[in-house]
Amino acid sequence: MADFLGESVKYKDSKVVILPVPYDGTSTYVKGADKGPKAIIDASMEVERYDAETDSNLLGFGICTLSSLKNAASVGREMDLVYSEVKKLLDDDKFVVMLGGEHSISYGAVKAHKDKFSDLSVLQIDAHDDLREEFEGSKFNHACVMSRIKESGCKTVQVGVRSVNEDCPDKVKKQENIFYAWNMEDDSWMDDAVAALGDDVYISFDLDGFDPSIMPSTGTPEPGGMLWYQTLRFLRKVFEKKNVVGFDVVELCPIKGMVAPDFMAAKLIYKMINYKYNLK
Ligand SMILES: [Mn+2]
Repeated sequence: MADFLGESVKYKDSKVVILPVPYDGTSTYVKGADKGPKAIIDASMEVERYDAETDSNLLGFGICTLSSLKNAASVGREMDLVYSEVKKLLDDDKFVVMLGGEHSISYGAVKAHKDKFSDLSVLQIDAHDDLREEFEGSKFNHACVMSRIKESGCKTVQVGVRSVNEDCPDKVKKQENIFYAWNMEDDSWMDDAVAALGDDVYISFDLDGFDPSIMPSTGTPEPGGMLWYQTLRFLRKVFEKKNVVGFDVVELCPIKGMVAPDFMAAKLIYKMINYKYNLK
């Protein structure tokens, strides 16, 4: 596989590591999230490394693209693989950017971050609550990832939700800090969402949080999602006010011949790295 932004420094010299996890074991609607990491990295070749908004250039900055994590035989085993790999990277003091792959993988990465940052909060951007207890025979299914993350003791803030699972709507109703998409017409929710997070924040970005008009390439598209500048305004606030310690971007399910969503995913990651390191 190529390197994110077309350049990779040696691991020992890197600040940020890109970890591709092409896993798609439990998706239920459209398959293809295993093709996401490669599509993001290929599209990233076309991103200008100079960012006018932050007046900075990521060329030579210190990003190392790792080889893809291999697929395990079961989703439970895959979690263990993600967990031990991310833990190793955090022990080496790397800032980990994980590329999915389906959303289930976030649990392994969150667990590893929680070991290092005991007060970790998780910001999830997603169309779905992902709060089922178990789905299709597995508690590690992508539809359960936020239940697992909550069990691990992390505070959570969920943004952009507009599809609530039918198995446990009462459980979802009781949750604090879900920012529903239908209440996000203006930006007034943003400060409340930021304030609900602790100091150390892990961001799990399911691309179906975006509106399908700009992000059709996901396995479970839902109408009424977030738009590009709204999302960037929000993320910028989060990076300004909090210590973001890692993030993932998951669920890109590329559509053949349609490059704009792949490019958008690459640009989102690039923006988030710039917000982490280059805000003045
Ligand atoms: Mn999700």
